[in-house]
Amino acid sequence: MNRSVSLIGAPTDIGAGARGASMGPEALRVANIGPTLQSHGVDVVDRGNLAGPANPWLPPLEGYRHLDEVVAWNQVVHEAVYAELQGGRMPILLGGDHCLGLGSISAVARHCREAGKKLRVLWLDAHADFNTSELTPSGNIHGMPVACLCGFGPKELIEIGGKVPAINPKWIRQIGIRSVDPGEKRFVHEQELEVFDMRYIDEMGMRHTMELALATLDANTHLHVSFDVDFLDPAIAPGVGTTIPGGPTYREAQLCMEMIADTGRLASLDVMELNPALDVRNQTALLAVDLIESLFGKSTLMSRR
Ligand code: EXY
Ligand code: MN
Ligand code: MN
Ligand code: MN
Repeated sequence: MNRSVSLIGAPTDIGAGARGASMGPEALRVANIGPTLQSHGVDVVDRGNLAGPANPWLPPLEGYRHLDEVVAWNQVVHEAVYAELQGGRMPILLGGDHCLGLGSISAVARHCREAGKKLRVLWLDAHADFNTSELTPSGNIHGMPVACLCGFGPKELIEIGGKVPAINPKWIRQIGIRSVDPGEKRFVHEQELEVFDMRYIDEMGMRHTMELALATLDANTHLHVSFDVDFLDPAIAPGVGTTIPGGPTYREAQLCMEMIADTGRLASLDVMELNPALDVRNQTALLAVDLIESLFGKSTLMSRR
């Protein structure tokens, strides 16, 4: 695994339905994300924050809120993530709301195309983020990035990576899902997304879930993790705009991260939707950093590493 990491802050809530995710990057820094990774022998460079348009906080227009601003933010994210990958470093995108997963993952996909690598995307989230302008109940584009990556969305957004679709739905594994809108659900089935929802995790356990989600990775696979912090149970992670009860517990989330670390294939990461305005004493940011440590191999006593 590449142990040279670049932190990229994307301070915006442009795609969200609540304000405050724009403060996510700073809360992760206050929770010591950089020094904590350094303590595990990771070479960390903090690139600071990207700049983009302000949030005008307007109602949706033709099924999208703030489409022009979302496009502008995703373009700068795309270029920043792509530049780090081309420079041989692992990008960690500090969100920001999850609409930016489009810019980040389209950059990863472009890099993989050019480098002849296979791509696997783990989407850790309470939500499927598979809405379109016809299906969305809100117009909030943070509910749409997976659909956009698969080629379903406005032209300006789906073309950001230079190829449409940016990724094949077969490359994605969604984990922790427990809130999907009715039309979105039909579309998830139609496109045959591989979803390990909370019912599956309850019945089969996190270990079996992750074994399947991580199956068939090989030495030529680039593993991208898009970690929406609302994946976690709100009892331990209240600092997000769209809390959904019934998420993974602390240990389930740790096991998820530890099993990803064990593959040695993690090559890029998004940490999204952290909303410090809704957090309590930065506990959600601290938990996110604790989990990211596990992604980088912080081991428990029984670990084989
Ligand atoms: N499915 C709902 C919508 O599209 O409005 C909620 C989406 C929330 C998305 C969060 C960030 O993952
Ligand atoms: Mn999300
Ligand atoms: Mn979510
Ligand atoms: Mn840990």
